[in-house]
Amino acid sequence: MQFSSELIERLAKAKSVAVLTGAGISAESGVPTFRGEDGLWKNLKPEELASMDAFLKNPDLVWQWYQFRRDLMRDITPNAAHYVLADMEAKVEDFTLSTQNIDGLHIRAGSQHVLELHGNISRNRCNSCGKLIEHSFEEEKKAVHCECGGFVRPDVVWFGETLPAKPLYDSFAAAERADVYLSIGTSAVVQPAASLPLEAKNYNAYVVEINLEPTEISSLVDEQYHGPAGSLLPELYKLVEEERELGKNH
Ligand code: BV8
Ligand code: ZN
Repeated sequence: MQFSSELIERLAKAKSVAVLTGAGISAESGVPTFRGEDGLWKNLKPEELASMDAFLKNPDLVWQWYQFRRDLMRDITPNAAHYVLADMEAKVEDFTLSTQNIDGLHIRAGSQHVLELHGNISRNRCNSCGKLIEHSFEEEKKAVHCECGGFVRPDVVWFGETLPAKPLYDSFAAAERADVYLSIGTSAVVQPAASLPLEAKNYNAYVVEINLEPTEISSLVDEQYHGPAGSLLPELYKLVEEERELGKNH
């Protein structure tokens, strides 16, 4: 892929970089996306499963869907794109990674500070008293109860639920001070996360989208690259590192 010298130089010089990732960055690790042809939602609407209404209406069905997804995620490993972002975090002065993903792959790739906007599927909490419950209930096919009598649910954000306040606040603050903002592997459909790249643009960041296909924000960003993040990101990062080395020797 031909990356612009503008992008390479900006990333090499950037003091502050912020990144938003979506399901697309985990696709090459084997995690199905939401809206692609092999997507999880293909014959269901998100609200029919990932919402409180759906859960209260049919706790066993929603619980089984999450158990199915946890099983899918048991053998996945981070891919090259996750590792690039972990490396960037260590090298860029002010680096912020916000993810919509609940698969925990950024943490497993070594990213130290991951803002998990939609929670993490490996954690469970009580739907009533809110207590975090360490037990994985791996064998449980039916919805289980907390001691307080409430249902145990995955510690993820459902449609219609508010996002965790601090990760959301920190994500917007990072977008507003970023020199460069990268939107990677997201269809930019789900709010409020999808507003982050546009917030960065409003605050004069150089906004770049890396995604398999055009999205809702493609016409609004400074540059867009279409292709798999697992190869585009390492390719871009190699050029940025070379530029940074050049800069050091001048
Ligand atoms: C809130 C956790 C309000 C759970 C998720 C109408 C009705 C109801 C609600 C709304 C409505 N209109 C707007 C809303 C708000 C709603 C929303 O935005 N709905 C959308 C559908 C319109 N948002 C909410 O409900 C949020 N809460 O607004 O609360 C409120 C306000 C105040 C007070 C009280 C309440 C909560 C949203 C969070 C929902 N939870 N996940 C779970 O996973 O089970 S969202 C879910 O979608 C995932 O987190 C996922 O990450 C996220 C976004 O999808 P993407 O990550 O972008 O994934 P997608 O498949 O869409 O795209 C992947 C992209 O990657 C594709 O473009 C593909 O081309 C690309 N790709 C594929 N392979 C690759 C690749 N790219 C690069 N490389 C590859 N190899
Ligand atoms: Zn409880």
